[in-house]
Amino acid sequence: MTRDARSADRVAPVLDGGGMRIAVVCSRFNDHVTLRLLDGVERGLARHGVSPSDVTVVWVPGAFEIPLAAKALAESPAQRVDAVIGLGCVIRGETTHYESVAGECAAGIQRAGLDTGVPVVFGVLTTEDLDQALARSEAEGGHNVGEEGAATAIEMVTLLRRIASEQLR
Ligand code: INI
Repeated sequence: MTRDARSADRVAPVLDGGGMRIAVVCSRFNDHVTLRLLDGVERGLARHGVSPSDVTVVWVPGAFEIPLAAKALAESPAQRVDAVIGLGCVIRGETTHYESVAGECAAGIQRAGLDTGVPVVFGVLTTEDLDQALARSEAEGGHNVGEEGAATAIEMVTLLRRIASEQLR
């Protein structure tokens, strides 16, 4: 059996986001790209049954600020969110401190999820140039990392609930 045949046999996750509460942290820096990612998130969440009234969007100045806002949302008893999706765009050609902004953002998002136990999704584009960023934030039917982030959030919430309830078989 080839590798491809085996991966084709894998069970696709059932994505049912009905009743889930999702927060999105969106960066204003490069908002000509992050607004496109936000469209993708909203499309993806709606496709998988998340009600728009259960989606909260907050804005931060740049990708560097995503982790703190994500952590605050994830641990807020007032918000009671099931997952957080961070959206940003860091373009290597346009910043000399690309490595710091992109690296700290990624590490902070990972830490926010591990520290709170709430899935925090990395919906941050780190690209060489604007063209690559636009190609990963396309309109409906195209490639959009925000749309993928919506599916990831729902899959992780579902998985953590299954693990907590011991219904793994
Ligand atoms: N923030 C981004 O989201 N993307 C970038 O490409 C970027 N650049 O180019 O520097 C960027 N910088 C701002 C940073 O995220 C913080 O907002 C700022 O340093 C204040 O803490």
